[in-house]
Amino acid sequence: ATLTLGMAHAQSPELSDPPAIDGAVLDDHGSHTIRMGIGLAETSPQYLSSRYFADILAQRTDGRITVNIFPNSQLGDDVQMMEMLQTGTLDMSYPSSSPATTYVSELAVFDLPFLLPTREAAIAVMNSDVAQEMLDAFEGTGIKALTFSENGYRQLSNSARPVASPDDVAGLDVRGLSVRTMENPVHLSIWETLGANPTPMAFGELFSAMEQGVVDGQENPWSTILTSNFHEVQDYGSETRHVYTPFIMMMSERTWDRLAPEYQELVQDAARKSAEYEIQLAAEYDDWSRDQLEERGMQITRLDDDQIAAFQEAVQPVYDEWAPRIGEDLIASIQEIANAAGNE
Ligand code: TK8
Repeated sequence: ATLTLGMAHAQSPELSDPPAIDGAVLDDHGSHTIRMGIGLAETSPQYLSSRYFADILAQRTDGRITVNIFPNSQLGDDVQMMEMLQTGTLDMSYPSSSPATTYVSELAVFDLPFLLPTREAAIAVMNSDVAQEMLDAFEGTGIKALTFSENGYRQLSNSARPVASPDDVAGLDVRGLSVRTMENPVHLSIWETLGANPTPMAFGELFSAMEQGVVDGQENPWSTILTSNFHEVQDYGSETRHVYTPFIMMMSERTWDRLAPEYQELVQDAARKSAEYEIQLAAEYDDWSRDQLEERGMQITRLDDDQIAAFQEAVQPVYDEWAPRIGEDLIASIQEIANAAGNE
């Protein structure tokens, strides 16, 4: 069924309905109102799957657990909201893994360019024991990391010129593109290596920065570019798929510790179920969003294998710099999982 979405997007792709919520109503372990801040719009897979998470909790506790979701970065950006989880001023959030490398440095493996060749490989990695160890490594930071899900393959957009090669990023007779990046050192390294002028910036400030020409461009999955209306201030898109970024659904440890064990089990199960649904929605949104952006006037440059290979070669120094710092063994184990998935 096509979910009815806000007027900003009268249309949406044919989105799958969430799975039916099964399971008995749990015993009464007190009532809880959970405030959850997320970065993206009400039309995003991130929001729609968070609603499903809330519905599971409400139904399985007969309304005793209520989740109030605040979208569009209205409570702050990823970095600020993670800090609010630590102090307990916010109960849940759903940042990208990239700004969370300050808490768990191993997460930077996901920022290595062209690491995960297919969505199947990315899903296998996010479901792996190695990934679970990264979630567990948040213990003691004040954040309970519940599950990974899909932010997705990142694509470059800009307002200056079509980009089909690293030379187009660097500009031969013109200056390199100024590109906003997430607050993450590997992403800075990627765009410096490509000859751009990268600027780390909170997601919530990005639209106005592009509108005012503070930056030429940014990089995010097609569905984020569409649901955040970036096509209104970006004329060119390039299907670089240079990084696959996960989201991490998080709860404040203070909130988690207030829940009875049976409610904690339910929250963990609901998080996993909503993540599965989010990945399904993200997949259904991906190519459709690109085509929608094209229909709405964005000039999309699709890259062939040789053009992608040129980008992979151009960013090889990022591996040389970061592989030793992230851990060659960790990277090798992730690549092994990814390759095994790709051959299924
Ligand atoms: C939204 C962010 C966003 C991320 C970014 O909270 O900052 O560009 O890709 O989706 O997590």
